[in-house]
Amino acid sequence: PDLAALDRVLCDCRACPRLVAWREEVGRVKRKSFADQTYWARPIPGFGPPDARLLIVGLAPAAHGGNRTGRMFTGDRSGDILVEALHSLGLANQPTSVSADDGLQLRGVRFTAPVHCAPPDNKPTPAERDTCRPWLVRELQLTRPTVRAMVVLGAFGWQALFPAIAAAGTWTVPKPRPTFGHGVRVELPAADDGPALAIHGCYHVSQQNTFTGKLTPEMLREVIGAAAAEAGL
Ligand code: DU
Ligand code: SF4
Repeated sequence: PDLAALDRVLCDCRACPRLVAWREEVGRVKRKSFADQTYWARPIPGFGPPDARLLIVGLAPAAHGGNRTGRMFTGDRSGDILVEALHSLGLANQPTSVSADDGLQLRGVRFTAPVHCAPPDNKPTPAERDTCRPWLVRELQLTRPTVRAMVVLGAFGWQALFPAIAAAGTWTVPKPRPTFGHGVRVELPAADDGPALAIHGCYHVSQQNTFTGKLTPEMLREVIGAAAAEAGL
């Protein structure tokens, strides 16, 4: 099965009872400003071309963002900030990410996350993270031929990523595992006969970080730009 097939099957996953209940509850109650919309209320697959060279790894979909629009980093402030940065670097065809049919195209970049359903308080449990891992493992295996670099947004994604890489058998995970930090870069040698991988840590693009200035647009652009250059974009 290819990546598109994986993305389709993912959308039927109901493996986490708490997250299934939450994604559907949010879709029933809705936010007032979106009351006239039908929420997606299902798992949200990765987004971007199948031959992406750079993966951007988030945390989990937002209740009224991806869970509403059906596309990762779409319809919320996090998506706005991320896609604006990508557009400024020539990695997106437009600076906004509003809805699944807004025409956004990423160039050489794919969004994904270690958890594919919106969690309460943006906090998946360790059990939910582990239950969702096989999806990321398959995605890593299927994108392995072209992926050269990753930008990991936040410590949750960082910690979830290394066990997935180890399970995928694509790159060798250092021991002890590297600690997350903004601007941290680690290089993983290939575990197969393909090329190595550069992983860049970046503070998450959530409002918590962007409103407070902990993560500025310049900081985000700098990390993504460095990773994209390494990926040959
Ligand atoms: O392609 P695969 O990751 O080996 O998944 C095969 C099969 O497992 C697919 O039909 C979905 C299901 N599955 C699941 O229910 N939950 C997961 O976290 C990963 C896979
Ligand atoms: Fe399935 Fe992942 Fe959603 Fe859990 S979080 S229900 S494993 S897609």
